Amino acid sequence: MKKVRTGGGWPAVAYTFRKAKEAGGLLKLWHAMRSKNACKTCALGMGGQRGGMVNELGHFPEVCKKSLQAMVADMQGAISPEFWNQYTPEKLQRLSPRELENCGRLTQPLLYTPQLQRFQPISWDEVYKRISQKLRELAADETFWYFSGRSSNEAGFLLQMFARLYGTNNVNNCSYYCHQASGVGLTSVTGSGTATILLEDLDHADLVFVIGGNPASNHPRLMRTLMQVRRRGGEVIVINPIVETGLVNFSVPSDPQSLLFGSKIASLYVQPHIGGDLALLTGIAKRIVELGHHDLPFLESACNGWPELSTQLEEASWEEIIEKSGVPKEQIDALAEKYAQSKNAVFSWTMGITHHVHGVQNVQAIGNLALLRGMVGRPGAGLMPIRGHSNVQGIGSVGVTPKLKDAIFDRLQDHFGVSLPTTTGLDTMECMEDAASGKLKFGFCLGGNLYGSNPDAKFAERALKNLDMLVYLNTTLNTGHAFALARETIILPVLARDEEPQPTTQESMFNLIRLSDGGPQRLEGPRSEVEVIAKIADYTLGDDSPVDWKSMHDTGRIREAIAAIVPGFEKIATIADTKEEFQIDGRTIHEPRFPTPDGRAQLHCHTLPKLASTEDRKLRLMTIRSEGQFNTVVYEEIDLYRGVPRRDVVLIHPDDIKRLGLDLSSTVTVSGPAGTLSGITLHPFKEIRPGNTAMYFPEANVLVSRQLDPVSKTPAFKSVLVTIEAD
Ligand SMILES: Nc1nc2c(c(=O)[nH]1)N[C@H]1C(S)=C(S)[C@@H](COP(=O)(O)OP(=O)(O)OC[C@H]3O[C@@H](n4cnc5c(=O)[nH]c(N)nc54)[C@H](O)[C@@H]3O)O[C@H]1N2
Ligand SMILES: Nc1nc2c(c(=O)[nH]1)N[C@H]1C(S)=C(S)[C@@H](COP(=O)(O)OP(=O)(O)OC[C@H]3O[C@@H](n4cnc5c(=O)[nH]c(N)nc54)[C@H](O)[C@@H]3O)O[C@H]1N2
Ligand SMILES: [Mo]
Repeated sequence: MKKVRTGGGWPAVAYTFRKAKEAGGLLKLWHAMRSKNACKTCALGMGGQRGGMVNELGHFPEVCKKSLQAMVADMQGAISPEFWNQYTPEKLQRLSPRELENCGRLTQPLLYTPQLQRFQPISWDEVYKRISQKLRELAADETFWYFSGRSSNEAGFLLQMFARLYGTNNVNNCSYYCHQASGVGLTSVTGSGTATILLEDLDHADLVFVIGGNPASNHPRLMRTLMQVRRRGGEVIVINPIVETGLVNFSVPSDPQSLLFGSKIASLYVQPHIGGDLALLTGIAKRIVELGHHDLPFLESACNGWPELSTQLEEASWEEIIEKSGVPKEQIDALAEKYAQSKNAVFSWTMGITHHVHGVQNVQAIGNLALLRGMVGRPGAGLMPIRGHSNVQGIGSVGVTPKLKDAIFDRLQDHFGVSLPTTTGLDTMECMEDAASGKLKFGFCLGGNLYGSNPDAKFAERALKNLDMLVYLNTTLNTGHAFALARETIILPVLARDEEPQPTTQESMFNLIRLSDGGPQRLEGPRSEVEVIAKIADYTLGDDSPVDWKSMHDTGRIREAIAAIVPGFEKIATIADTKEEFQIDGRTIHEPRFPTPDGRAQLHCHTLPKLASTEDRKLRLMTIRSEGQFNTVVYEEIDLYRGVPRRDVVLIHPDDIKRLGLDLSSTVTVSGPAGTLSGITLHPFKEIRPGNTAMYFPEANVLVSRQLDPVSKTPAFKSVLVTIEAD
């Protein structure tokens, strides 16, 4: 497969027309894309009341392949009732993630038991009875509640409230496998766990760092912004072990000049080894101080920990920094010089930073670097974790975390006159471990694919199979439904956000609450997430409950409760009438006063981790996304920008092929700490730093161990030591 020389561009435009055909015509897809609903894919803010394909600054058209794919997937026809006679779980296991997604929309509640040996349609009433009966039999702490980030604030709030009134804090979301290290790291630096800036701040930046991410593929709407930074004469610095085509050159489809001629994105591209960022960031900081470009008055007046950090930076040895980052001194100097010249720098990052055992420290080191030059606490500069799922931040804000923030806990108790459990509650991996050991007996998954997203796939399968009951609320089939079946497994079909009968809300990564109008139901059968949750709560907790669950079918009533309970969300009570989307108070940091107890930001000192050793024929493996997938949902087998025609491959540098004495004519077996994958094709890939390799998630999760960052509990999905042998 020939590699493209630019991201975006005509292939993206041509793709739009192909997808339109699948969706039943351009006009139909156009209407769906323009409806007033928050975009379904990433959290970079598009849609809502400004209308589809419009960003938070009103720019139109903002569109990306992923949002088209997600939309067209929701516009599929229904899976026919006969399907379930033909497709036993065994047969479903033989389908690829893409084939599962393409089976169609789920429209009937389904029940699987080992006796039935297949999924069988079952009535909604029967389902509610079965679930509530099981919940009444169990102790509340024998259950867990997992949330993906596509559901609305209303559904997220309602389900976590139900789980807590039922009696457990085993409530968590996909963030634990995603940006948890950012939330924890940022909170330890600024006192707030989210971006410190607004989208418009990026318009004033003259330097943007893109660390450990591939926005050309995963957040394409950021590319226009990066293009504009370059057009203004600013700099874009990319730190990534892979030279990603779209970060070198990108053709922004909505910009004629860029579409025709392409836009240069990175002005400096640095390739550390996987896991080398902490050392590299420390090196840049050391150099900034050596050059005297740090902002001493700011460090002394607005930060804690400067004396300690200054000593640490002074003592850090260049040999150690160079060895542990894999970046030569001249490049570190060049990075520091560019940063020293910048007036407004924004630091953005994604999974290459968080998916490590030192994920939180990585984020703190980014914080150090930004604070060093006073780049946090004023407009035009700051910290920007680029979020994943479209509403992952929102569900976290409204209480989908094991421990509730104190203010939410107190107000929830007062508002409904209830007493809530005070146990610690389990994070996502703890739930998986306790399911495997038999301590947990029941799981409830609001969206997502807990099985597919989990490291150590064999373990994940064992853990979820060990449950007495597992309930999935989904729109389409995924690998979890084929492999991770508990003794009793129930799949409930739900509506996508643009099919909801009532308005719902979502939060963007810039802390903006957006209103989605919903829209006409495309298919008979699926129900609204809030309706399903309120019904299960009503059946389980019944009439004696202090909450009138029947009234909770109404998203307006839920928003009233959110407004009263979640600080900063007051305006959500009337948003359906006022249509006024709003910024959550207290999140954007434009003044050098931080939401910490003493109003100061915190600097952090770190010992630099050793790079995972590649002796004994080992390679460091990162598990990543291709251009053609959204998490565990695969839309296309090809990875367009990297020029990879299939998914069962390992991306490996030609030097490593030679070093390991491998031969392209044979497939290989890749062995990792949790398992092996055979029949894998070697894909020579000179864009990756030798010593490092890449494979596609979720398939590669068979190899990945359950090793976590001890602070944020995020798995080290990007740092897996593997060996590769010819088959
Ligand atoms: N098309 C598409 N868009 C998506 C998604 C999707 O699956 N598909 N998923 C959404 C979600 S939930 C998320 S969280 C985001 C994920 O967005 P990304 O974080 O961009 O996605 P990954 O593929 O995990 O990316 C890893 C990038 O980090 C680099 N990397 C790996 N290890 C290291 C390291 O040690 N250091 C550095 N500096 N870089 C490293 C890789 O080379 C790669 O470019 O995207 C969101 N948007
Ligand atoms: N090895 C490895 N593993 C990883 C990662 C990695 O980079 N490498 N990345 C991690 C990251 S960043 C994340 S975020 C997780 C992803 O973890 P999850 O969020 O759990 O997984 P998704 O694949 O996004 O979930 C897809 C499913 O969501 C359902 N769905 C879609 N829309 C809706 C909706 O509106 N409502 C409901 N109820 N369901 C809906 C569909 O049925 C679809 O099958 O995976 C993590 N796992
Ligand atoms: Mo994510």
